[in-house]
Amino acid sequence: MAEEFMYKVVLVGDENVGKTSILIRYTEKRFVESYKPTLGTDFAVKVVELMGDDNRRKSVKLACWDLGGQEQYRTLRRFYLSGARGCFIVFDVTNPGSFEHVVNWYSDVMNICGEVPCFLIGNKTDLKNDRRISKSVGSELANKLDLKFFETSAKTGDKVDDVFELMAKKLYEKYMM
Ligand code: G3D
Ligand code: MG
Repeated sequence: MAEEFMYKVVLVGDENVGKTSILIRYTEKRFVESYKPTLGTDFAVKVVELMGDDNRRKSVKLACWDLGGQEQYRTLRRFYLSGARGCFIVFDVTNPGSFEHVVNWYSDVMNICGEVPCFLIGNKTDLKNDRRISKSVGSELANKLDLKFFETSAKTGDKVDDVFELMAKKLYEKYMM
């Protein structure tokens, strides 16, 4: 029998950066071209299988929360972030405003969640011609904030599985070891 652990993980970032698309890509292995944000919080549970140092299988359940189009409401944000054990701060590599706001999302996360494992994600890397934030600029900010940095495309699926798998591993190491 594998041991099971469940953690709340949140995706934060400006509206339209691709949070819902990343979650759908990871949990359903598809990209929905015409996804329209729903009201309230979208939610998906995904199980990641890990091999522990003791050579026993660990099932880490990620309960992923995504603010469905409600990014702008501060009070809702607090509720949504509270109790999160891990966090993805997402920006859109074609949208400099979403990158500038990363620091605001970061301070919300630190204030409400404390020092939880947190990754910075630059999404929409498939839009090569529209890219405005280079990988090195993204990586520099991640270093400054002491976050691990990834670039993803919810559209092609590039690196999407990796970020969730690494998060599961980090959560297991932080909270269970
Ligand atoms: P949000 O949940 O952060 O608000 P969404 O963002 O997941 O709703 O995505 C916003 C828009 O960006 C959607 O387009 C979606 O299809 C698109 N998108 C998300 N991720 C990617 C990506 O990796 N590449 C590309 N090319 N587009 C992406 P619409 O047209 O529905 O507004
Ligand atoms: Mg959304």
